[in-house]
Amino acid sequence: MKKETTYLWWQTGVVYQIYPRSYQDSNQDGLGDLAGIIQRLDYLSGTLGVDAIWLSPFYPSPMADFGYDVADYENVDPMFGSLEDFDRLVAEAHRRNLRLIIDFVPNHTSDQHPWFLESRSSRDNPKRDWYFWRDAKPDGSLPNNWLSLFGGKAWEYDEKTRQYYLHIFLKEQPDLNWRNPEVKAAMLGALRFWMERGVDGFRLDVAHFIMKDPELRDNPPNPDIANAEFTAGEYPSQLHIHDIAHPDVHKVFREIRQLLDSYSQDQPRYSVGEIHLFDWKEWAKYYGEKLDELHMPFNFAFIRRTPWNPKAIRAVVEEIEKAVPPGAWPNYVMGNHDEPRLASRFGKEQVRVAAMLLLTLRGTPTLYQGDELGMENVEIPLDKQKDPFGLRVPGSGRDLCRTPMQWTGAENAGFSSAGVETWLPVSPKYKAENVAVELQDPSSVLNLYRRLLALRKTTPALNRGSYRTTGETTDECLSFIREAEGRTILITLNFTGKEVLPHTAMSGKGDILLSTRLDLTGTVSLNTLALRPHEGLILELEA
Ligand code: TEU
Repeated sequence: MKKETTYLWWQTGVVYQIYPRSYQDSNQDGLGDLAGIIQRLDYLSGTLGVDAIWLSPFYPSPMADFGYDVADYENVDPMFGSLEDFDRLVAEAHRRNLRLIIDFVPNHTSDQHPWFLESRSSRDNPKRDWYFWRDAKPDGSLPNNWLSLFGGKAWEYDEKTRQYYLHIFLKEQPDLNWRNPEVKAAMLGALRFWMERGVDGFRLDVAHFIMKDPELRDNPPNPDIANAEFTAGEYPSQLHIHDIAHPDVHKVFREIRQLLDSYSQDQPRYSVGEIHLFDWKEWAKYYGEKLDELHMPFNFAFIRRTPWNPKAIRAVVEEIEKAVPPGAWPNYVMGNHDEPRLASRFGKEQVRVAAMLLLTLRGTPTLYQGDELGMENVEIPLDKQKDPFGLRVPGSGRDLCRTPMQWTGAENAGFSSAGVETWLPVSPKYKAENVAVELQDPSSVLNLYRRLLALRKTTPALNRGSYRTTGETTDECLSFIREAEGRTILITLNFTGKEVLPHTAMSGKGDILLSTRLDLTGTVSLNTLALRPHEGLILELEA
């Protein structure tokens, strides 16, 4: 008899990213907090129906990069609450069967972290080597040619000890030296700390950045700037082969995985790495040769690489299907706290097709708060912009996707009370686009997400089944089949504003499980099936 495969929560489930600063303000200071998130857990697990939440950083931080500059890995910033609030959040999430993933920032600390304060205090401080300190070259130039991803050079001069320190991000974010065993031990200690408090997993920030060339050699120039991943500023002018992703990183990930596994007997823990790589062979290495590294490297194909058309999407999905090693699990992401909103990238009318695609592909989907409302980018006037990246490198601003969550049509959208000044302005569209209004509208984007999530949860073919493309992929349509336990589901998507025939190459009849317009049910003949403008359909094929 065939052995039954068991699937873990992070495989069959759907993850929802929360940017805590912008989710729910419980104490009316214009900033979201952990107590606010607790108030919204019923929305997440009940109304919306996701399986896990991932929180962007809530650690003590001077907030130079809004929490991605951590000053203490084992605490909560008072702005977000306390460790007691965190414990309550874990308990309340688990009571609702929601898993909790937290962000972990291994590549750099805040320049206010006590480790860095010690490290910079003198050349012979025991923590000197926890960071990268180097002399200027004999000619007085910088230690090497590395650049900061957030603009400018990656080296900052320290008057007191007359050396430079390395910062791949802001100068307020000095890079940690993971080759120093004490650094590794301290960071693994922090992972233990949170697992002992009950977290189900970690999202590792710029995970592959933690290992650099041991000799810190210069990066060569990039001969193909137009195809660089980051296109703004000076950063794309180099090939980043020495400043990130040294192969030794795999060894560290194996150690991290062993640690997570040692805590997984009763509670399977999970790790996902923020790894912007698009050479899928290289990318797949992060699962580990023996599937012994990260549970998954995030797949950002839909964020930077794939034009929004059916042929390109089909090609990339098939590449991913091939690249994911046997036994490993795929995943897809469309938005997060660093990226323009889906509606602004794919078009307002295509957000429904995007939602259906993301929630019907094989592999774990990660959603970003507010996308379930169909939110567009929010333009922030220059004097109100906060993101240091956008302020340093024009065109890179990330405030546009970090505005407060829109709960109701009341002033401040139910995020903060009326009269409070929120840290970023609320979208001017909040009166029409908010949870309360969209719940009342049977054909809203929010109700589409709810239906998709419910269908995915109850349909093994969708949450664990096989994938294959079917029929003709045209410039207009993409169709694919998901299959499990004898049930066959056809998904067919129209990427245009015209009515089209999807040419699915399927015959017989199909029962409509869902239309992106939320208005169709019944049985259709697959030979004559037509899709309305911007429509996607999920059909169950009659056996
Ligand atoms: O992001 C890495 C990063 O630099 C990119 O995601 C970049 O911000 C984005 O592509 C620009 O559009 C991570 C975090 O997600 C980000 O918020 C932090 O600022 C950064 O690391 C530093 O910790």
